[in-house]
Amino acid sequence: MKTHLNVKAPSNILSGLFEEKKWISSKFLYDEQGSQLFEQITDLPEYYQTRTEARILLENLSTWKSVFHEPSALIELGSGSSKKTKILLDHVKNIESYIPIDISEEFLADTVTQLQTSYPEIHIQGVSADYTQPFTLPDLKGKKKVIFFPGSTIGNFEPGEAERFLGNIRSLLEPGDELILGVDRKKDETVIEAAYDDAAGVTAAFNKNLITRINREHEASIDVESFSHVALYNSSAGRIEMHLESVRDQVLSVGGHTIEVKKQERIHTENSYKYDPEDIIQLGRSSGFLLQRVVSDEREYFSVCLMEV
Ligand code: AVI
Repeated sequence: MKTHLNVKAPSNILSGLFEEKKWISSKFLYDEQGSQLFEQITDLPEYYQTRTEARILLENLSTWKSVFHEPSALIELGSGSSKKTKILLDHVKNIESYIPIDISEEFLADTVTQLQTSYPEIHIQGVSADYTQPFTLPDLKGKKKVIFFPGSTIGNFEPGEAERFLGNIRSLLEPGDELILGVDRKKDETVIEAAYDDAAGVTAAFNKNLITRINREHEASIDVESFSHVALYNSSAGRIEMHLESVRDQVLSVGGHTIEVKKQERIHTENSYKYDPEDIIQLGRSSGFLLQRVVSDEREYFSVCLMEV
């Protein structure tokens, strides 16, 4: 079984730097150092997303129990350390197989070993793959398939890409199968901007790590401090944007090329789209799912959506 996904992802970290509006794909944020910084972000007081989603999962167990009312396979896209999944594995019966899909093979192998010890009765089979590209699922005949895509990662896809991506995920499923999707909600801009520009500077370090990565991978020596971290909510697009802003006029020497950067010129490094209920309904409809339920926290900062084929 293969998906055929199509996400704008240049193979090279430098390619967008030669365009008039400079940009770097956010997928390059996640080298080893970047992944560690992202883990730290999820614990920051300003980054409400992770803990809010975990609370929604924990406080709505009867909803998840009804999803897994028959022998099921839980398939997680971008599983990382599977922290939130443990809430489901701990409290919900009928999960016979757990298939974490993650790009980092080593990390995945460690997670699978640890989980298998904690949950000996569940068949755990990791798939090491970039889930935005075609990947193969193991044979899951006779089990209800439930795709779990938490963390509001869907927000890092451009809206059209998100629809195509979920449409492709849907094509892996059969009637009765379901999708559990975490989305970050539109809200007061100051709350969102603080979540992407925390007081401790962890998100700034996460963004600037792109410069460190370019220096390492392309034998460059760009001054990391010659760029500052900028996080701005773009209300017309409904997204928070991260940029690296040059503090001075400079010429970067990278990969045998020179790139001129003006003072205050920005390199766009990430979009994170926020959803309101209409956006969620539209996303479900255009990707071919039937939206069943939207479960939110009391401030409506975050929602976990249940979609059916
Ligand atoms: C992984 N993703 C959902 C995060 C987000 O909130 O868009 C990445 C992130 N960027 C800055 N902080 C966290």
